[in-house]
Amino acid sequence: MAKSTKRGKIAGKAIGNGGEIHQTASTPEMRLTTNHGIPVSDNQNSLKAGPRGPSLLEDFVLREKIQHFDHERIPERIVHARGSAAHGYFELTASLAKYTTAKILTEVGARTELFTRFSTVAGGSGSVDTPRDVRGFAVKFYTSEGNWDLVGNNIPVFFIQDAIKFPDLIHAVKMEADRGYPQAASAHDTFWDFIGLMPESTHMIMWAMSDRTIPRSLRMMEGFGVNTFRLLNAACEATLVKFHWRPKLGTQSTCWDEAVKIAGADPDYHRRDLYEAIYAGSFPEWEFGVQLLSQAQADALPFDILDATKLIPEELHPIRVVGRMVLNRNPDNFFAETEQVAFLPTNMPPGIDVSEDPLLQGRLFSYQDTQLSRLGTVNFHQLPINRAKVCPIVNFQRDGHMQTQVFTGRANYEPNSLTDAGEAGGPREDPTGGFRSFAEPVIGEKMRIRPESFADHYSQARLFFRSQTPIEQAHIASALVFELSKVVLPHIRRRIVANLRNVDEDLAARVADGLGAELPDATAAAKSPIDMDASPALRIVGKYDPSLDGRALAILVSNGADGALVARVRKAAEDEGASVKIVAAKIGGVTLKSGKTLAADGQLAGTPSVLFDAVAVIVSADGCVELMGESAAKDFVANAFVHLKAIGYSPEAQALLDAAGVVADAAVVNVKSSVDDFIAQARTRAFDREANVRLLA
Ligand code: HDE
Repeated sequence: MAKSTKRGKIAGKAIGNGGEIHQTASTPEMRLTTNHGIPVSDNQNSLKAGPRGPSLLEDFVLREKIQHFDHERIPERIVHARGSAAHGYFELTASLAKYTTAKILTEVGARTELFTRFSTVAGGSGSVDTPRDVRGFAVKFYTSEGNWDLVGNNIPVFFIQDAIKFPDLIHAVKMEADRGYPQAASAHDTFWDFIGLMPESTHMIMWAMSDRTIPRSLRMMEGFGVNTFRLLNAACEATLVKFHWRPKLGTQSTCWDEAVKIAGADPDYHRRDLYEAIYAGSFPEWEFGVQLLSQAQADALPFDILDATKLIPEELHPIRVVGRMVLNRNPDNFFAETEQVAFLPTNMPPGIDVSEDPLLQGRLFSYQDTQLSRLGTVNFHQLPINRAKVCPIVNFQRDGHMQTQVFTGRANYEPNSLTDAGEAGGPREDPTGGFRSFAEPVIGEKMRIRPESFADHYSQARLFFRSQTPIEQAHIASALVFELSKVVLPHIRRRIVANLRNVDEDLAARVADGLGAELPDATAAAKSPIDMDASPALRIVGKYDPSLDGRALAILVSNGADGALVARVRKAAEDEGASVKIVAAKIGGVTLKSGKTLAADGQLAGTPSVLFDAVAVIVSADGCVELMGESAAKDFVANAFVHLKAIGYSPEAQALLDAAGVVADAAVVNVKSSVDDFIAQARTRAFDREANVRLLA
């Protein structure tokens, strides 16, 4: 028989029936209630018949709590389920008044609140942050003329040309239908089967196999609107436009082997990185740019501007930077904001309009539709994160599931001649200031056909590959070898290599060799590819200046380490904007040579070097011997080396470096001799080292 104690009150604490002490409300305002406001007397015990039950159906407090919990989850996004987001603002730095009436693009200096969500595409909401995958880059601007949602990716082109293929693409890349795996990985048969049969995806595949899909940080990614849009000026003249985001911190990626290991070390690597940067006041920032083209300029391009598998090289039509985005506030509540935010490519203020891009046209339907099954009501726009913030929302749409507005008056239709819906019977249309569509002349027979102008599937894949530096080309070839090696059916592998021959013979030969396969005949191309001038802007390597700003550095220390040296390295790195963490065998830290204690930020076994951009190993001779008995210490150094990171070391660490297989090169620096040299190397990766540590295709 369980013992039953009478309730008693001791200094704001109550003794529960089991005799344990728990907290009680200090004021009526702090009183725990049900969802209907009824104060709750006991949040520890359900209502039972006698102390040992059974529980009583009458217990509405228990039932409500459990029932609400049972329904806490909503369907995750069918794509882009895994995401991380932040609040911030947009500031216009140059007016586009000549091209558009949209106030957000014409009022220089004005700041517009926004919410940005980054995502992976293929994995479920609980999947890891670092698979090889395209990243979503969706921005909701709360403009004074309604919300503008620029729902883009970190790659400027897409896999397919027509929305009708989207469900096929996504079915193919997600976990396979019968076996339910792999999660968040494109390296499997169904994906590559589909890709091989859809040569239009070849350009996107070049990007997907490049280091762009293993970004170092969400703060270090470019963003693109992908589809072609239009800007409309007061005279309703249209200019075609592509939207771009460029990160202030530059684009930087991880190594593939590193990305795989990060997945185990910190599945929330990108989410944590974004949150911690904003929390620390190191606000990520992007330039906002546009490529503007007249219809005549678009017509002169060797491809169709409506084809989302093509980009416009910056060297042909430069990006004009006209604004900036700063992310400066973390969400207060992940579910209410990051999960419930609903982006709609149809959200555009007057002065911005769509093009006839058949991919975009399908998106105009899909997003509104998906919110209905995800959020369950046509009133999802009333959720705080989705609600237009700085403009009125007035119309005669009423009722529906979870209606939160209480409309007054009789007039719920228009036209009306009542006055109780406000002045003149409520809101009315605005023929001049309202949203207008470009008066594109349209004539033709109804048909299901791909235009001839979409038939070139290889020229831009070739452009992308040939514009890369040799190291980036090797990464693309190696990624293809990795992915295709996970493909079980040989005919699928063969077909991809056959397609690659249309991109670049050398690439195809390297991939075939990496697979240990014969080079198959080239696929017959619908249209022979053309050679375009290389576009250096398509590279990552060398595009942005090396920098430690926003990056992370670890100092592995042992007992007896030289604290002054640790402090010098830390200061030099922090002065350049890096965040520095001390890693030690015990989280309590180490006793330095001086006798002082240095607390650790991370315990060695749980804080591997894959979580940092550069590492320093500052140890005593005894400490080095001790660490050599710990495989995590050897892995820490060995991985930093093969992931092409700068390694700073105190001379006492030499034996550990040797045991980890480190071979001296320019980025392995004795910090006792020069902290500056180490910092200079830490600003970038030692790509020169790669040929010594990895066999690339
Ligand atoms: Fe999406 N996409 N998409 N997409 N997309 C969704 O909408 C869809 C496409 C993109 O952080 C869904 O709210 C179709 C291109 C991002 O919440 C869905 C087609 C680009 C996000 C949908 C595309 C994107 C989505 C799922 C082909 C780059 C995440 C949940 C016609 C320009 C937004 C949702 C967020 C999300 C449909 C192709 C970007 C199902 C039908 C191209 C960043 O509506």
